Amino acid sequence: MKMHVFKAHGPAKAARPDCAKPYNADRHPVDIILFRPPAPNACDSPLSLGDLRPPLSLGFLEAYLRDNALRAEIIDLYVQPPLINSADYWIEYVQALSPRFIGVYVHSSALSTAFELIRTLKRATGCPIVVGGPHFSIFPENIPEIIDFAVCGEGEAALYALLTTPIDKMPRVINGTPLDIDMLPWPSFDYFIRQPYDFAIEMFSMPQVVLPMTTSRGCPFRCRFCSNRRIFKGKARLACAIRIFDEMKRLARDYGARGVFFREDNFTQSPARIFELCSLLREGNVKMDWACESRIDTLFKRKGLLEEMAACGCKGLYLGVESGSQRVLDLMNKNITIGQIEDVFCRCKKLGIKTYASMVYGYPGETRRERDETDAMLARIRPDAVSRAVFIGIPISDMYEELLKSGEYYHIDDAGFIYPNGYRELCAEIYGPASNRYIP
Ligand code: B12
Ligand code: SF4
Repeated sequence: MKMHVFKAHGPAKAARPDCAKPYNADRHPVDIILFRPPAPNACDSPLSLGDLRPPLSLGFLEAYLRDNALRAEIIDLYVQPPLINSADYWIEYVQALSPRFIGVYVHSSALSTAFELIRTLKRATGCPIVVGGPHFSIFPENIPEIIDFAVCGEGEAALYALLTTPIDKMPRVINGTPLDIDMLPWPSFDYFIRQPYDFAIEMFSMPQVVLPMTTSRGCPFRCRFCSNRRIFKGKARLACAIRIFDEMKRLARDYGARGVFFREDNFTQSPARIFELCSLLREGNVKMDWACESRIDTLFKRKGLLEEMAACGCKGLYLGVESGSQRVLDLMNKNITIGQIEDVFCRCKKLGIKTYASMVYGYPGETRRERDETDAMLARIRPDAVSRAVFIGIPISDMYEELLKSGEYYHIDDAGFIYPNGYRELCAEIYGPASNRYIP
């Protein structure tokens, strides 16, 4: 059946970043409760799930709705007791607030707990369910009956449309519209700051309170293992330096933040923006520490960038290094070289910036010798922290499609992750016998 797809537009007036606006509580007690589902059991997931940070996606949605006189409430079950112990509590909670909608963030790695939550709340309350997030942005054609509406892609304008249009006039699948990122209000931390997240970054020696920020949407690169372009279609968009600077100061003033972790695909994708932010921090005498996710090539190519970042508070870099074999990096279409990796890690050591290297083993086509090259490179560059993941195909990346076509896999799970041939054996080697990850 062909899906009826609808493009949503935000309200006619431009959204202003004004987080202090009060709710119109009399007219709309609660329009929507936005849930992040509970964490799956570690033994039900092939991926690592331990990094407990606030879901900024829900924060952006709540702030945008609030800015437009609608009221959303966030509940993050990822950091609460398992649903099985607390379902009655949350059912009563929803019944007491009596929202018009229940919204659920759906990430592929927590698909099973998302369904458990949706079934539990729908049966008990009958409230219409709207889902959004990476999973259904990727699989809009597989939305189960129990779900009333699904938003694909960016959710602000789509959710606004859903909450302000008669329900029978809305299609089931709503395509999000990317809005001007500088007009979006930043997430509030009033709810997040009271939850048991990790508010420090030990690997970068950054004590609490470190708060996360996301200052861009989309990525212009096309690494073959990554699904980003399926979620954020179109060009990458970046918030401007002055807005980032103002927001950092607000997080320090309102929530006692001593540092910020820029959690996004590539915070340094525009070096000009980073130079400008550094000047603002220097001129404003703002002494906050910060860390970010970045790409090796940007840091390598732009002269003086790393040095300026170190001088203006950058304490840690989270880097997608992936492999120590040039051939494997090229297969991944990673667009970086071993020489660039070594140069960046060496300069970080000199500048006192701590490093985290994210590595992938078992990319299709990789040989045993190339894995040894990865270990040898890690011994040379000596990151302060390393994650070693065994490759699985994430829907829907280029490599995922290639595996589907070639048939060189032995399992696809309910969330759509593909397990290439040899995965099980490599997990035993890389994760060791004590690992409790899901290995089909
Ligand atoms: C920061 C980040 C993390 C952080 C924090 C995540 C968190 N607490 O939210 C950490 C490091 C913990 C993390 C971990 C993982 N992550 Co991650 N992460 C990201 C990253 C870089 C940014 C997320 C973000 O804030 N985006 C900005 C917001 C605004 O966008 P958004 O989240 O998509 O939300 C918008 C829409 O989706 C929509 N929306 C979202 N929820 C809802 C709900 C409703 C009701 C509606 C209507 C709309 C809606 O509206 C939002 C606003 O426009 C994304 C890549 C990316 N650029 O998004 C990957 C990404 C989400 N992660 C991914 C993966 C695979 C993982 C890991 C599994 C990696 C691993 N360990 O192996 C783990 C699993 C974690 C988990 N608990 O599920 C994949 C998800 C793929 C998928 N199919 O689900 C992504 C897309 C990266 C990629 N390109 O593959 N991640
Ligand atoms: S892995 Fe990072 S740099 Fe590569 S396409 Fe995905 S988000 Fe972009």
